[in-house]
Amino acid sequence: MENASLNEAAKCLAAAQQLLFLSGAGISAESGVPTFRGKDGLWRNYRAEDLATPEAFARNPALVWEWYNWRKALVAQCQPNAAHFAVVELAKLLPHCLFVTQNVDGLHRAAGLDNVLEMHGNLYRTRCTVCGALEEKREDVTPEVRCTHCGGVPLRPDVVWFGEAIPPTTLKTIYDKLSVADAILVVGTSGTVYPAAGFAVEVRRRGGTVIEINTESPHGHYPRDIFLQGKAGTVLPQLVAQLKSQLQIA
Ligand code: BV8
Repeated sequence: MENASLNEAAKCLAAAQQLLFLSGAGISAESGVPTFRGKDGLWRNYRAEDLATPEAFARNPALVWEWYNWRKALVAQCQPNAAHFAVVELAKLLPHCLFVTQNVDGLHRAAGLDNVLEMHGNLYRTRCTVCGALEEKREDVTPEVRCTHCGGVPLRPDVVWFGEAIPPTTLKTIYDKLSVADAILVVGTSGTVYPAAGFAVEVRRRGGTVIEINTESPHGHYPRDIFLQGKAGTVLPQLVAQLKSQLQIA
């Protein structure tokens, strides 16, 4: 990793009064979780946009649950990687940073980042379509599994599907931070899904700095001031080390 950009990014983070962190599927790639738009982003030739919608669930809840059960089983075998643990270190060094993830794999929490905002929900939580009750369910679910609170069916994954709104309180927390953020650190996202893809644009519009970590070279989705090309599992620990020396912490 070129030291100048790493140093510049660490200086920016150290000087920032208000920060936002946003991760996408790329931060979990080294844990073995398939990304959405990478070559392994397919399941039986379906794409996320085909199945992660209320219409798909209404049309064929069994197929949608098959996909989620497959993902739950796959992710259950995955461990947080060095990137997730580096973010836990960042949280200790940057108490004024709001940590947001688009991922539903729960790996930030598994690494110990307790206060991460899972803006698209979580694979292992179900929501009753009748009474709205939330339940942790690590086992397979089918449309016949009844809600333990009201006995209703079907349960759905407690995730935000395409065409569904991000929970308003979540969005308010994020936009409140965006309205004062001096910088945003974006890690492992293709910047194709909104409203998350708009966060960096908003920070830049207000004159803030956009720092991005990605394996792929920048593409047009949004501006970035400092681009750290590489794997999150390699670059984030390096950034933490630089930040510690900027903050004169051993
Ligand atoms: C909404 C949960 C409105 C489900 C997901 C403009 C404004 C508002 C909305 C829209 C808009 N334009 C279009 C829309 C509609 C839509 C949208 O954005 N569509 C896209 C396809 C164009 N947005 C919505 O529908 C959103 N809702 O806006 O509602 C509304 C308001 C009021 C009332 C009603 C409605 C909701 C979107 C949420 C969708 N749910 N997930 C599930 O997972 O099952 S999105 C899904 O994609 C995941 O959460 C995932 O995280 C997310 C984004 O993908 P990425 O994380 O970026 O992953 P990707 O594979 O694309 O990229 C990986 C990146 O990592 C790559 O760049 C790669 O280079 C990099 N990488 C790989 N390996 C590494 C790495 N980087 C570093 N290290 C590595 N090792």
